[in-house]
Amino acid sequence: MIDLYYWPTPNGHKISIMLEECALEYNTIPVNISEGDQFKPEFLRISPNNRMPAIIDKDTGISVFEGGAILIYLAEKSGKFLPDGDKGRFEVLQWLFWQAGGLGPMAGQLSHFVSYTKEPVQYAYDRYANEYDRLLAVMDVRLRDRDFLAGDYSIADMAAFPWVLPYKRLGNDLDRFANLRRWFDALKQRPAVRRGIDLGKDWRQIETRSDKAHSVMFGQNSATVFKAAEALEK
Ligand SMILES: N[C@@H](CCC(=O)N[C@@H](CS)C(=O)NCC(=O)O)C(=O)O
Repeated sequence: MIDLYYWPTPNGHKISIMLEECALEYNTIPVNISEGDQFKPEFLRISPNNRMPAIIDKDTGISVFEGGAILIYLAEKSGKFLPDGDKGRFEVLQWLFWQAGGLGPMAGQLSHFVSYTKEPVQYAYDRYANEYDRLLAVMDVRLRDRDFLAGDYSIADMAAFPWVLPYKRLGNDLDRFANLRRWFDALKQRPAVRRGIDLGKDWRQIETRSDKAHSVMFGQNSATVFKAAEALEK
């Protein structure tokens, strides 16, 4: 049994999709990031970066944070969605790291300047909108002659999909990327992907745009980390 520490955001969806695809048994523990659950000592003990998702595998006692590491862990546990042989394995891993180091952070910052900034910042918006647009084109070109990012459907696709999903809110248009659109539509039709992105969807009604939520999520600096670490020692 896997304990999934989760909130319904793109980074959370990567893992809910994988758990559904593998049909692994899991128990969902909400981490309301606008209320500050990410600073609770029991969560920080498994996720020292105060970010969800994280998991505890009750079968092995192993806990893992960072979406990419969790996906590799679950792929190895289930023997699915990450090939064994070096060639196929590294093909998947490079696209997984591409998502974790590029598509995720750029789309995440774009999302901030689209939906959360208190005042529009044109330079920041343009910077991240252009990067998001560029990264979608990288996927589109990659998908010209294949169905998935790396070999068969894999954890690389599951990691990228949730960050393509909000393209409209992020001001982009998938009709400009025919290959990416085909990939996106195919993934969106998978029942496990649907269940994954639906997990906890009702929690999105919870107020996340209040001043308090804004300060919890975007008022963090080194003092926040040291304060949380102190509470952890008590
Ligand atoms: N690189 C991390 C990113 C995780 C992340 O940024 N999670 C956000 C939600 S999407 C979070 O927990 N935010 C809490 C906060 O900002 O304090 C991963 O892929 O797991």
